Amino acid sequence: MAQKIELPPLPYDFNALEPVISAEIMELHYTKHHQGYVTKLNESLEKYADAENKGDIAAMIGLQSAIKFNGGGHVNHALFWNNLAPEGTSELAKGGLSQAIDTAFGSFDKFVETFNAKTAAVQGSGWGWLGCCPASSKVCIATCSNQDPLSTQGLIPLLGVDVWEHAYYLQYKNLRPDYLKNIWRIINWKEVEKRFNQVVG
Ligand code: MN3
Repeated sequence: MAQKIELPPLPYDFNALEPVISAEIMELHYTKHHQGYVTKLNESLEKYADAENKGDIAAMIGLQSAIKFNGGGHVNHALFWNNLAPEGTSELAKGGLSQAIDTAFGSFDKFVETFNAKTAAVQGSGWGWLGCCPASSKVCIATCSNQDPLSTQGLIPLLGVDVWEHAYYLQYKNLRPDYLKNIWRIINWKEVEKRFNQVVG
């Protein structure tokens, strides 16, 4: 029997990220979308465990795309909620991460500009990421389609931004670049720095 995955608690109220992200978006995103990935992941893992017990390799292979999609959805959203914090509560301090960003992109502003340009250009649904290469400890920007987690590119996720329409459309309509411009007001830099420090030791 596979262990049940639980929806992790949201670290703030639904309205805590206003005006950048509305309470309505947050409530739907967390209680319907993230919960949906968790529910379907548990169903897929249960079926997978059954198939494994029966030695049914074809059935195991058949479940892999559902596990990747819903498992990625769960992992990505669990990171995303912790990436965010109410406006005015967190800023990037001078230190290892800010230096790594300056080294990779020239400056913080250049980093944001490049991140937003690449993430705005994601076709259809996906994510933009600040990731860290485990071998070099260098930071880089990457994008993923659908719910592919950043680990599929061999990178460790530091900061992810969901650009599925469900993440912004009720408030920003078709203006994904405006959502991306505003999201920098609510980044939980302490959390991003913590993840960076775990990689570089
Ligand atoms: Mn989402």
